[in-house]
Amino acid sequence: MRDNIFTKESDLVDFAFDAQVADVFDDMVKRSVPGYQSMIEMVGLSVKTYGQDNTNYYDLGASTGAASIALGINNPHSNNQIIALDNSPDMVKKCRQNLAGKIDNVNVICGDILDMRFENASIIVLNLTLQFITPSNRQTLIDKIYKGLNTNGALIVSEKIHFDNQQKQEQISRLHLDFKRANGYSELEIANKRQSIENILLTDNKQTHFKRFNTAGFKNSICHFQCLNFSSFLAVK
Ligand code: GEK
Repeated sequence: MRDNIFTKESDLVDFAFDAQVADVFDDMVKRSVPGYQSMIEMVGLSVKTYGQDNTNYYDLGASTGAASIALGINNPHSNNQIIALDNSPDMVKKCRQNLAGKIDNVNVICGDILDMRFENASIIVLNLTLQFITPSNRQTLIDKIYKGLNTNGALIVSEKIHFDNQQKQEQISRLHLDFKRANGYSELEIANKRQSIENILLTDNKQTHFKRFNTAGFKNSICHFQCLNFSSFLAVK
């Protein structure tokens, strides 16, 4: 279904992952996030290298389940359980509908990432989700993820990022605006969405991500993908 949520000049409220968003999410994310499809493909590639037999794979902030599907259909290992977690009941409903008949070793859970216990994990995915976690809770979450990962297991994080250098930030933001225009969003939709989401999507710069991985104990983290102001990181334990 096409995303028309921000087409009207109306009372703007903070963005929420409700039924209206869940219905159009797949269209919204592809038209708003440059490189989204590649991020998902990277998750599929990573499961081949970093997945391990008899372990759990976690998809945190699963939304409609794209990363879980990538984990499930590309998994060459045996006896794995995928745990897809989201705290939006509407997303969880959509996710269950999407995964039905496609992946059988998946458990879709409605709950908060911050309350989750991670155990016996070889892959943990935070695809565009950490940016919605309160910044002061982010290090604690990454620390917990590190502890729940097995040796040689991987954390995959994709995020919208910002640059501290004003010129670079303006340059990349302009290109992102052009990306959204090219995907059919009007000036009004872009402005409304920005206003609605600016209090809940809080970006970090790349250095903050690397520092956080390092503090948690990850000795080997790289940026394995970037498209405009969106980056994916791979941190291996
Ligand atoms: C994808 N990963 O398509 N606990 C659980 N879920 C949360 C929390 C939380 N504390 N905070 C936010 N969410 C997906 C895309 S979308 C990204 C992820 C975006 C959930 C929220 O309900 C939403 O479904 C998801 O994180 C973020 O690969 O909308 O830009």
